[in-house]
Amino acid sequence: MDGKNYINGAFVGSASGGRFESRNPANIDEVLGTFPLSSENDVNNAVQAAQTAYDGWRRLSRIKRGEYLDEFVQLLKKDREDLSRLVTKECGKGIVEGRADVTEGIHMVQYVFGTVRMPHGDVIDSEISEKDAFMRRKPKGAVAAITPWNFPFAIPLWLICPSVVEGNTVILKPSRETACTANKIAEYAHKAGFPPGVINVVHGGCGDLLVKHPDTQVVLFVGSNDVGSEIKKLVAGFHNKMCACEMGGKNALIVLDDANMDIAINAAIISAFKTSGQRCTSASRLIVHEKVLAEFEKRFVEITKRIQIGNPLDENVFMGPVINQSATEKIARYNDLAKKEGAKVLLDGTRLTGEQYKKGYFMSPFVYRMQNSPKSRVLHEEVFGPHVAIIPVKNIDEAIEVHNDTEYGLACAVITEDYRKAKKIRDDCEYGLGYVNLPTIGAEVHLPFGGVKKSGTGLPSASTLIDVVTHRTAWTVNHALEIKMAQGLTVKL
Ligand code: UN1
Repeated sequence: MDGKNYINGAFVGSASGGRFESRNPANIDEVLGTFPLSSENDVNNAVQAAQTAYDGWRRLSRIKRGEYLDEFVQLLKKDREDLSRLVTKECGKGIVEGRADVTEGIHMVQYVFGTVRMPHGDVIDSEISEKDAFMRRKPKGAVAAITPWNFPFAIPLWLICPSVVEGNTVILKPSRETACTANKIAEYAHKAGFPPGVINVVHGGCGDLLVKHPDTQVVLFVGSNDVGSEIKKLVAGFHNKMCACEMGGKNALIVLDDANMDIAINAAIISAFKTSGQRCTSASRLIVHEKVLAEFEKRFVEITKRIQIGNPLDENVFMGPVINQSATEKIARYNDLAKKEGAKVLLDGTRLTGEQYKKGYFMSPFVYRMQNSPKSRVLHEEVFGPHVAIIPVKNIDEAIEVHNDTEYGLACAVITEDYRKAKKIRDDCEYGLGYVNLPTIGAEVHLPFGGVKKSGTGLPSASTLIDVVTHRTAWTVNHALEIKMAQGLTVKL
């Protein structure tokens, strides 16, 4: 793919002249596309286009804006399989997950389109019966959306759709690893006929320029805590700008002593190894009651050993490669660190070699048992790979204590047959996404998605992004022929 930026309704190159490549992590010889390394000038053009389009776009009715999303989703649905294969090739997750990513993105467009004929504000009583008061939402302007590689289709659509339906315009800056998928999103938006400038895409190393641009009103970010923290600092320097950041997790699945073991094992495998452990919602900590520890450990390790790793386009493969060389190095570093910190290694994870693996970034699962300790780095830092600890606990109180012993707070799951214990987890664990008898992954788009503590800014995205991309205004109308004031402020002239 000869990738371009998409600015003001046109696919354009960059005067910077610099290009970068997106390669297939399962076969690093395969270049999927090249893209411009955007300059400050490109970012200025994109923001200018978004600002110019904003005035006309916000004046359309919300229902009319939604109809563009309807057109968009009809086109996406027709090419669902091609898009899924591209996602899988570009980010390496198994084809079942490539399809799930595209399906999740399609669901977001459908969900947002479905809201446009629904009530969209509040009618609020006044103390004066001749007054009507309303809460009405207003868009904010140009929204910068900075997205990660692990959900290259769904996450851009999580952020774009609620923004544009509310009357904002968007500049998307996708991850360099998955620039082809972002280019496709632009192509489909173009075909759907969005007016020029409503959706723009700029590639390559220019996220900070978008954040610092005085005319972007909102910054939406999904990625690491390090980058999110920098964005929060930059945004604090502007009076007119806000940001909503999703910033990873150190998620846990809790297996209590009364757990249904089939469910526990299934949930643990999905939580730890789907997307090769590279979801914000992946569980890298399995907190297991000591009464069921031996059985859990035995069955979990046995099944993990049978996990098929390989070409992610093969329908039977469960785990594809990790995203790039530096991911393999980071995961290997944490595997070594676990050993140094005293982990009991149950399954050693390594970079896979041999004919089938030699061209990709394939890593096998690393599973260990370790007592929780405040000193351990591996039990507290996000690894983002197939690296999982089994942490024994004596009772539910200790499980909760261990669960909360992290700076993050995104996803939490408990496996239990006892609804009273589930309620205790619900009330006492710190998380944004909680599950009972389910894995930590797989949130649906019509729910809020966001974490507490280091995982987020307290402004969840997906369905609740509307609160970030709109300003809630109070609008009060007097129907009387005189002015009657609340709070006893009426003046008789
Ligand atoms: C992410 O990894 O950043 O809940 C998003 C889930 C998916 C979204 C993950 N629906 O696992």
